[in-house]
Amino acid sequence: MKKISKEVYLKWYEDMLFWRKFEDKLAAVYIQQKVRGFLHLYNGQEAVLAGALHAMDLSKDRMITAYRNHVQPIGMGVDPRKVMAELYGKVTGTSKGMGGSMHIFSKEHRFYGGHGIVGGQIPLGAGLAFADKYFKRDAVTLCYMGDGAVRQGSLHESFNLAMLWNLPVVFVCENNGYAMGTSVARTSHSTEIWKLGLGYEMPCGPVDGMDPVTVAEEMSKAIERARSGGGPTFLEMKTYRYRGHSMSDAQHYRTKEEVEEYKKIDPITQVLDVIKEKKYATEDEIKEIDNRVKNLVKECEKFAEESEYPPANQLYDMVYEQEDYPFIDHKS
Ligand SMILES: Cc1ncc(C[n+]2csc(CCOP(=O)(O)OP(=O)(O)O)c2C)c(N)n1
Ligand SMILES: [Mg+2]
Repeated sequence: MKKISKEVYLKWYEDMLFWRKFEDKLAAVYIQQKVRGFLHLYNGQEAVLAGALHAMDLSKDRMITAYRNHVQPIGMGVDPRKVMAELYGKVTGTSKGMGGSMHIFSKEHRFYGGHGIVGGQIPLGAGLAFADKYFKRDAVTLCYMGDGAVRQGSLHESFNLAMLWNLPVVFVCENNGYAMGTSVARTSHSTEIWKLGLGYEMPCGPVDGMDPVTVAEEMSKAIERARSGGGPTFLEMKTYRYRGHSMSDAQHYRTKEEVEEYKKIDPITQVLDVIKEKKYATEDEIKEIDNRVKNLVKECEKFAEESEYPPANQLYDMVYEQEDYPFIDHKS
């Protein structure tokens, strides 16, 4: 595994803080109805992404996830201004404003969404890995899903085929405790989700998803296994989301005390504590990072605000079209 140096800690702090503040801004503009539809925030789960990015080879590896998907593409190199513009429905967005919150994509950065059907992305992730194996490309796919997706047939079918075909894929369950308002314990006989891998003889295990170091270590082993022809791995990241499922969630299913308990092990605070303890940065340098983050969030907001909505005839793009269709002159 690449060393976890002072620079890595500082990058983790800046990245995770930016993702958190970027989404805090989204929550604020959502209330002003500038962003419409659903809005599922990653707030609390950032270590799962920070650790994974450290373990990946960003020049070739791929990622696919569900609808809690705003910050992963940013981590993989997509311009955050374009991500915010997509959420605003503007033409400068990653999908020209046609995708919105649940469907951020960037083929160029090997980020494949962005899927609203629970568990729908799991076979797609296995398929990406199948293509890499078929075309003998040296890439690994990270395929994420929530705890609510693991009882879907699509996971079990994909696990079986991924093992059968020895695919270069890492399946990652981000267990944040709840599927909308339903706790894992209400729907699962065994709450140790990682054990689902055992039935397929897939290497598997639980991971502290609030600590980017542990995530990076376990993810590196899994990615290395996949890259060297050792096949799939299933990791259960034990994590937590502080905010509601989406923006309209009264959160009657949990207590404020529970949320506060998890905030004590917040990944950003954990990383900042190490930075301070090991004197990786002075108070002034930390303030500088905080300011950079604040300014970049502002820049994203300004870009999204000032961008145009797509022209109406864009509605006919990116869908099936028949060039000689006689009834609508939609390109004029
Ligand atoms: C096939 C399907 N069934 C139901 C839903 C409605 N639904 C949307 S999100 C969600 C909960 C999923 O929870 P989880 O997988 O734990 O992801 P999290 O929101 O916690 O990230 C449900 C049931 C859906 N989108 N798709
Ligand atoms: Mg969940």
